[in-house]
Amino acid sequence: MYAGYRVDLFLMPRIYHFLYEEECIMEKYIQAGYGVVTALLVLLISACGSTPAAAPSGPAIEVSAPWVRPAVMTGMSDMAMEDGEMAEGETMEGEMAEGETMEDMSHGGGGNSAAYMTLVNTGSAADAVVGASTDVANIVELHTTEMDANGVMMMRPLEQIDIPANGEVALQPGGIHVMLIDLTQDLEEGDTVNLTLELQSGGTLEVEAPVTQR
Ligand SMILES: [Cu+2]
Repeated sequence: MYAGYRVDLFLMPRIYHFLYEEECIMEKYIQAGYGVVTALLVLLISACGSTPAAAPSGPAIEVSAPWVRPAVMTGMSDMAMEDGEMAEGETMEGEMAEGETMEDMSHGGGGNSAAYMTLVNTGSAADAVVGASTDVANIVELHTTEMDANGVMMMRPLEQIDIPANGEVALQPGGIHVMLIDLTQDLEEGDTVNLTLELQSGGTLEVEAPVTQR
């Protein structure tokens, strides 16, 4: 009797405490259940409520998978051309090293690189990139790479990069690219280059392109 009283006195607060906790846990389960049901209802309602997405009536440009080739400043800016720009139809001088692309070759500035990406137009009107800028290069040009009549690969400045309605254009090594001329800093793998593209339709596109080797 005496022993039983002692046990009760000792255990009861703990039993009550345990029961109380148990209740709280149950409550949480119930609340979580309501939460799931509510989320499902919201999903169902939003699914029913959504009308088929109408195609944007104007151009609508998205940038996919942008990247920039790593490059180092050459420290040869004293050899830069007067305005750093390549004249129309001008060929590149010097020999290309194994594995080197046209875009690696110096225009004679403080080191060059190039940005690549896919420009996707989900709109029903054509658009074009008419200019670009970045803080990692003093000059930014739109280029294409072509083989001339003599079979020599050369880069040629473009007035604009056309993006057809409901179409896309791939900027890639050996083709169209955004040329970064006279770098203001080394571009190392892991860096991010912020690029601003000007669109013919007005407005700009901000692009965050990782520096990577491909
Ligand atoms: Cu180029």
